[in-house]
Order: sequence, then C-alpha cells, then structure tokens
Amino acid sequence: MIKRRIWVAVLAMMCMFASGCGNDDMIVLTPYGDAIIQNEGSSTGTRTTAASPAGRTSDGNGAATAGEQETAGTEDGSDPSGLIRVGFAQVGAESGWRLAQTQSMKETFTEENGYLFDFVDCNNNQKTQLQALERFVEEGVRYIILDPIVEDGYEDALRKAQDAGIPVIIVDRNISADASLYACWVGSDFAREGRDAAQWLAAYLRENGRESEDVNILTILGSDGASATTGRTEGFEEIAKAQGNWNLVDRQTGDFSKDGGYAVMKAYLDKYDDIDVAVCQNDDEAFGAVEAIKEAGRTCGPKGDIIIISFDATAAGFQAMIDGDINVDIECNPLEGPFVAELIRKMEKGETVEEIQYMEEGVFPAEEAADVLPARAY
Ligand code: GYE
Repeated sequence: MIKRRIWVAVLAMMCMFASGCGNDDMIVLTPYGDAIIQNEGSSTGTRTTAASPAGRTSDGNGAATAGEQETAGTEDGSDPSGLIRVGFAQVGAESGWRLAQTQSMKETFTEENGYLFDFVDCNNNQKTQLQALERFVEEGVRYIILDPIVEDGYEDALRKAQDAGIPVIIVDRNISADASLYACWVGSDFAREGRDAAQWLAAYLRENGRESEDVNILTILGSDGASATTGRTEGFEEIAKAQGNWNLVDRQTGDFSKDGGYAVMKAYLDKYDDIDVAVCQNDDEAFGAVEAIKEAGRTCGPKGDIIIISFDATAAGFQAMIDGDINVDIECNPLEGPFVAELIRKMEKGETVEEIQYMEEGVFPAEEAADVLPARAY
C-alpha cells in the first residue's frame, strides 16, 4: 500500500513536470493523500470541476460559466464583499439529528471562514425545496448544497443549476437523479446501518440464548420516500429474512418524529400482543415509542420486555440508553459541514473532488453508553 502511494506520487510528479501525459489526463487526489492519474472518460469514482481563469466552470458538460448569467452577486457567484455565496436547501427541523447537521453547516459556513451562507429550512416539503433551488440559481450563488427530502424529482432543478454553471453538492440522503447532474455526494451508507442493526440483534439474541425463539419485529419507518428510510429498511430486512425465525410483523411511518413514533407504537401495542423488538428508524421516533410503551404499562430496554433498536446515536439517544430505555443506537454522523467545505475548497482550486464520500459511523450498545457519551460531539 505504502509502496503504491509512493509509486503514484512519483508518477504524478513526472506527469506534471515532464508533461508526459496527454492533455486529457488528470491528476486525482484521493482522500488518503494519494495522487492517481486518470484518463478522461475513465471512471475511478471521482469527478472534476475544472477551474477556468474566472475560477470555475460547469462540471464539464459544456454548460455556461457563472459569469454568463445575470446574477444578484458578482459574475463568478461570489458576493461583492468577496465572500463565497453558498445556498443550502435543508430538509427541515424534524429531529435532533437534523438540528445537529444544521449546526455543523452553520458553524462551518461563517463569514469569518469566507462564506455568505443562505440557509433554507424546507419544512419537509419538496415543493419548498425546489423553490429554494430555483432561487439559488436565479440569484447566482456559487455553490448549492442540497439535502434531498425524497429520492426522486430533482432532475429539472439540477439541470438548471448545471446550465448556470453552479455545482450542486448533495449531502446526507441520496438522490435518484443521474450522477452527471451534480458534483458530488457526502452522506451515510443507510443500507449498511440497517445491516448493522440486524447483525447486532442476531448477536444479542445469541448471547441471551434466544437464537432459536420466534422473534416478532415491528418497524417504525422514517419519512416516506427518503433514502434514509429505504436504505435502513432494505439493509435490516436483508439480514432478517435470512434468519428463518424472525417475523417482520408490520412497518409504518413515524416520519422521523417523536409524535410519529409515539402514534405508531401506540397503534402497534393496541393491535399486537406479542412484540419482541421495535426497530425505530431514528432517535426521535424511539423516544416517542418508549413513551407509548411506558404509558401502556409495558417495559422496554435491556431490562424490559421489548428490545428497542434506534438509529442516529445523538446525545439524547445515548442518554436514553443510560436511562435503560433503548438497547442499541446505530450511529448516523451528521457533522458534514467540514467535509463539504473541503470539497468546495478543492473545487475553488480546480481540483478533482471525490464523487462519493461516506461518513464514519459506529454501533453503540447500551452497556457502552455511559463511557462514550462524554466524548460525543452531538
Ligand atoms: O436519521 C433522522 C433525520 O436523513 C439521516 O433524517 C437523516 C435522517 C436522520 O430526520 O433523524
């Protein structure tokens, strides 16, 4: 590996100084500090936003540069003050995770750091989000950050941004639009999170001598159409279906909110007598579910009847584990601001950016919560 890194670095330098590479070759910087040579048209999972003398062009599809449109800012999309204008179309404020992500972005894109940040809370409404994107393009921001509420329906908006030469960085949730329509994506591997949850459950049942029991599982889904929902569901079900004795009894949406989690769990408790596991697709839903379980005179958590699996691993989720209400929290890391800033820094310099970047995440069972919580950043 080290040998390979030295080799590619040497090759990259030879290429730069001896112009031994064709015009179409480009040097790609990987997140590990490696430099690799990439031919135009070859795909190594990275994307270039080439620099023009004015600082930026579109992502290579021959669309207009920012200077060719009428904007409220300067020609290259920066503010007259010299700050870089960045528009962020945020999903909403439905959960503790979401607030942590918003804070990460707001702390990163400050005026002190050289940015003029245009933040829009889209209140979980795709129409509002599409309007925000349209306004960003009309006003000629330099970069757009989009956290897509649902997977589908962004093609036209992305095409307009591309035509205006504005790179779009997708964060957190995935999008079904063709990857050629946006610059790059930073977020979580939701299917892996779902598999992690199911694998934790399999190990937990084994440790407690319950591996051959019938296990009745109820899921409280996240918001409809969101990739965080579909990914976590697919990942969990992939492992669950291979178990033979796990029954996926029901799944209904709690919309990633505490109220939603409460309402769905209350309905489940009325309808089903024998519930072994409740999979809550985020912490807020888990808090609502725990409330409904307690109100019904039932118990949950490591010492209770119903096993609670949650996602996000916010500080409040850790506290609920310490309080004995949740069994395990699958981490989803919302601190994406610095990653996005690094992508913008590279694009400003005309460097290649990573097309896909996953956040680093772990699995936290209740017995570790008290030790880990003090070091948590969100
Ligand atoms: O799990 C949930 C939020 O998209 C990963 O959305 C995000 C999810 C997160 O509301 O709490």
